[in-house]
Amino acid sequence: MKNHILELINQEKEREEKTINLIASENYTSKDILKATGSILTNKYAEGYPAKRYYAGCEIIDKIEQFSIEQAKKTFCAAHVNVQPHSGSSANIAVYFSNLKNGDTILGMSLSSGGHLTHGHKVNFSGKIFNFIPYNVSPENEHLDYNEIRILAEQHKPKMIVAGASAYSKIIDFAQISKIAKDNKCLLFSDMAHIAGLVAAKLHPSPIPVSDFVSSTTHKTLRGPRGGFICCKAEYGKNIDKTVMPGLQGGPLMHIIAAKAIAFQNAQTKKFKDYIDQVLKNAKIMSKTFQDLGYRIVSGGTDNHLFLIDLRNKNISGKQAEELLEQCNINVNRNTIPFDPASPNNPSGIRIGTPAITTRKMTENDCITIVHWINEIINNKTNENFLKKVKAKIEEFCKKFSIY
Ligand code: DSN
Repeated sequence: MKNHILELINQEKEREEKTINLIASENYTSKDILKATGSILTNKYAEGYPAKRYYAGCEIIDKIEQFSIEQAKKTFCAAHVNVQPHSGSSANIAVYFSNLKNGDTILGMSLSSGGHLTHGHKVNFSGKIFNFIPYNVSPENEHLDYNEIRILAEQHKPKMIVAGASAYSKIIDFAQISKIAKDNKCLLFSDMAHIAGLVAAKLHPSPIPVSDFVSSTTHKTLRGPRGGFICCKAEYGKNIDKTVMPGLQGGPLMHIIAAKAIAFQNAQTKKFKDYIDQVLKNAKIMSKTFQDLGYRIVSGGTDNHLFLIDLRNKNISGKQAEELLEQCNINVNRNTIPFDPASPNNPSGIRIGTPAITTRKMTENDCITIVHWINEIINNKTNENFLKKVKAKIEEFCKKFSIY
């Protein structure tokens, strides 16, 4: 019998190889990490924590989880780490549930300003369970408006402020938000999922010393397996652990926890720092090239691994651009822009990120080539012949940058 799923995995591998991936939250993990995620560790139940398990046979499992915790602590200089959350969203649920009660007031960045669903959107558990007050970027320069955060904190007396974003291209001043939280006697929770790799490489200010809790995923700029983790001040450690398990989860995914350890270790190397440095250079040159071609970049440019393009002057919606580019083997994702007059399903912008292409060793000149292709595709959106020719060129180009 043919294995249908293995065949589909091969097809997906081929798709990845011949596509330029500019989805800001995606990356390609290493062979070692793939090996760990596909390992026999998936066989083991290990509810509990190292040396406090509810199952027999956890001697080696304990060493793996302890090592993963130690590596995360070292990478991020964190006092306490829990590596068990299955995802960024489950890490965020655990942070909220560990210290807050249903209905408590929290400040979080609105989704349309670049925040995340789990930062209080009304369709998400966060917005349903807690009283979220959204803060926005400034309408003038589309940068975070720290003054607005302070005013909202004074007005609403929240129990917690959530810092962090999934579509914001400027540096986040965690220290300033921490001061607002302290002045208003509330907790600071920073979600560094997007910038974890930048923080590990010390190329973005770290939220860890100034936050009570920090959550993250491991698969974005950190280039690890799909998963989450939480760092917190020592005093909150017990509560976080209890909330993750037994509060929210049962058995940890030990194959993923092992793979996370490899990613944390990799992130401590000079090679990783050089990688992140190139991610930033690539994002800068791409956003500048788009600007030179007449595209409006939200917030005026980028300081990190991503940026948003406002497509309103280009006579194409975010969804149309996403679909058109996909037709030519370029993946981006449609995204709302701040104060977007259009709907989230068909917003006015696209989000572009450079972590994945940088893992494939693409550099500035390649980025310029890609931007020109995107521009030509958008300008020739109804010319099927032209689109076919660009697609063929892109497939050829991708062959120079094998992923595995
Ligand atoms: N949706 C992810 C992103 O693409 O940013 C975050 O969960």
